[in-house]
Amino acid sequence: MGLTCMLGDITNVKADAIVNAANTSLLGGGGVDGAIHRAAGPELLEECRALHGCRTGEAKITKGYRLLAHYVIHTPGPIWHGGNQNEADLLKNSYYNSLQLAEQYQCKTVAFPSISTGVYRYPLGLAAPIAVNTITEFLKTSHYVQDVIMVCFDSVTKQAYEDAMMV
Ligand code: AR6
Repeated sequence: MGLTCMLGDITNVKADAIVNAANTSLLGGGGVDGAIHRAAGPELLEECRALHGCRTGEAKITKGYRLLAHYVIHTPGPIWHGGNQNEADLLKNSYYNSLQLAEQYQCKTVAFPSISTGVYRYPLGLAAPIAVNTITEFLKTSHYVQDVIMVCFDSVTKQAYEDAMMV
């Protein structure tokens, strides 16, 4: 199947791992982060506390608890500051390092939200090609990771990822 795109709520997706667009504290927040913590239950926050945060562009893994997903991979994407603060590399790192962890944990299916394009204000038209290119390149050499789903919360976001997948 490779890379696909769907409209939906990532907390309802049955994948081996879902990715959380977290912040560096890993202690929860709004947006998809809040939704994932609510759906997973309080044990997720307990496990996250023991991780002592995560740097922007890096990734850490926990169990999925009450989610359908077996694992949650937490990655803080970059906050958009205009584009001259290494935002593109950091966003690429968030996708790449999440996929590396998924591979290490032998995940076949991985679902991503649109990292950094909500509260962190990364322009969707610039973020989508970075996500699509990073995932597509990764899938060429991965052993375990076979299917990656971009789970888009609204139709404008879905269209941006579909456009990026066409190129
Ligand atoms: N399923 C899929 N996508 C979702 C869901 C959901 N349930 N809920 C929201 N989105 P954001 P960021 C979309 O703001 O920009 C948090 O407070 C949303 O519409 O969640 O990386 C963290 O703790 C948007 O398209 O993440 C950080 O502090 C995309 O997910 C900060 O926000 C990302 O929006 C991270 O900001």
